[in-house]
Amino acid sequence: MAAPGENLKINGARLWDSLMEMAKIGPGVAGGNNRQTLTDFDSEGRHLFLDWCQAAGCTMGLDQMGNMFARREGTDPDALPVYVGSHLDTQPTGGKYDGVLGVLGGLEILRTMNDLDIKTKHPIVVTNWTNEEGTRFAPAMLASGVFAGMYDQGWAYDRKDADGKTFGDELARIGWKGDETVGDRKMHAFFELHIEQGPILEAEGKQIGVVTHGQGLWWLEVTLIGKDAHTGSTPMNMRVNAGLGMARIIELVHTIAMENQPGAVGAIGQCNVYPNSRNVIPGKAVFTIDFRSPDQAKLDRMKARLEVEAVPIIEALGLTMAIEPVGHFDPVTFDEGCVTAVRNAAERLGYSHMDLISGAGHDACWINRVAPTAMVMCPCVDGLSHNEAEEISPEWAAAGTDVLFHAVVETAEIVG
Ligand code: HGY
Ligand code: MN
Ligand code: MN
Repeated sequence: MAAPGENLKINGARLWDSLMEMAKIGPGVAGGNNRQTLTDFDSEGRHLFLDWCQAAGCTMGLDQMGNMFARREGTDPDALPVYVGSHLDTQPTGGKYDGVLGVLGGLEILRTMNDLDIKTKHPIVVTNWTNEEGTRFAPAMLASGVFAGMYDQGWAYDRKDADGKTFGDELARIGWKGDETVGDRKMHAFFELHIEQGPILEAEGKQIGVVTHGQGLWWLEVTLIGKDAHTGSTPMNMRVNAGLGMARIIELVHTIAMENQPGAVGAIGQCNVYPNSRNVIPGKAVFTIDFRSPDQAKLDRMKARLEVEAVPIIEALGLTMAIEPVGHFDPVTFDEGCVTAVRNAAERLGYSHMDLISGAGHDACWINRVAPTAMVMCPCVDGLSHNEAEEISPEWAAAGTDVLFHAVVETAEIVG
């Protein structure tokens, strides 16, 4: 397959302008973004992306989970398209680049192809996957998971946010519920560009991460039930304190992760005590454990150990406990052919690169189950992400998108 000319590069300034324009939608309070899925800000960002794709000559498809598919025709309309994309939704205190770089990097490829009048045999489709973050509606990567056949669509529609609103109702409310059956689309390949969200590339001085694998994940929602009581007048030996139980399990999660080094992480990101009043001993605590490892056996051992060792902790406090898995995917091995296309592109373009295991989950982790898939990563400052201070350089953004451009266009087979 012909590769794009070695000097062919995207328009980095235009990409950066688009990133900054999108960042104006759903601003955070500290320079980042709060464009959570299925909010009005999400809808506004979708409209901007739609406008840009139409201006680039694309047609836009929309499926019943709100996944967006901007299609640039190939010379063979029957050839399976090469898909490229990520997500536009953000964490509540998210950065400007997590997910967005992968969607707008895909758009930049189409814009550059238009500039250079590049034709490919396979169509190319830029994708925005709904609810990658899983922060408002668990689990993460929900819509790409339905697309890959991992979740039932009705179950996904019933997922509730903290206010009791359902995914299905909110998708309809913002007007982005399409007609296409989710998962009907077949792909020649899928590529995703994403910031690393970790410190390795920057520390190693590498411009590109060639992602060979992705960590697996368990999200376990724990509910502890004790008894609300007065913090002043209740003797210590009469308390049934769900908040104390949560604290001890948070410590247990950390201990399990530390005792499974290297290659394991564990934390609680979301935790709530009820009634959350200054002078009431919490009678209820609800929190989500996030365990991850690239090693399947280790990941499952951590989950099993938590489920066993949490019991005596809870019993000693007189609490009752329920543990519900609310998110899970096994460690991922990406497609060797697509990974090689990424590595060769970085090589051809002269960008420093290294193989990498993705610490974070991505839509590519699910799409890898239904199509040959690979990821390209660029560094981020101090490895920081899921923080409004998330930052990358225009050079890193351009280098990652250049590599994505070459891998995508080469896989889509240049014509003429
Ligand atoms: O949780 C994750 O790894 C992703 O950022 N949603
Ligand atoms: Mn992401
Ligand atoms: Mn994220």
